[in-house]
Amino acid sequence: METTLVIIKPDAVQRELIGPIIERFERKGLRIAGAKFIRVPRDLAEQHYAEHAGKPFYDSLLDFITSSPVMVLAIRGSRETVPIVRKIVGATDGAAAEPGTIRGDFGMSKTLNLIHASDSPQSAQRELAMWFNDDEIVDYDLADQRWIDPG
Ligand code: 3AN
Repeated sequence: METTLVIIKPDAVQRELIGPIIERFERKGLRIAGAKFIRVPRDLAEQHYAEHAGKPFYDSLLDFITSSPVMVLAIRGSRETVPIVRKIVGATDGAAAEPGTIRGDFGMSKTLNLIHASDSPQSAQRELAMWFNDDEIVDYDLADQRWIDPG
């Protein structure tokens, strides 16, 4: 199993796209292993986006992610969850993202780009630890897993 971090950002929450976005992951055969609906504290946003500190869009990125609640998800799949989720999410800029991806279908902005997904297994581990306590990630079997990916 591999688990990744997804954040349904303020623009997607405000546009009432939580359901359609989660549906894409469930339909693929991925499961929700953790979920919380929160307003992001500024210090957690700074920690999450530390690699972008100093970039021209950094302050507006922090303003945006803390502006309205977000839905934070731990998404788990049988294998290669990180790259699979990144493919479902699409390119950073919604204007360039392929149709069929979440950003390609629902958005056209580089900043208001609906969703965050960890970009590597290492980032996923770091980000999951940042957003979830161990006991908030739930391990369970999906009844139809053998029909999704028999391995
Ligand atoms: P991704 O979310 O596709 O992994 P990153 O990690 O390069 O993209 O950037 C993190 C976030 O910073 C993006 N989701 C987006 O909201 C914002 N961002 C990245 N590049 C830009 C940019 N050139 N202008 C404005 N916002 C940006």
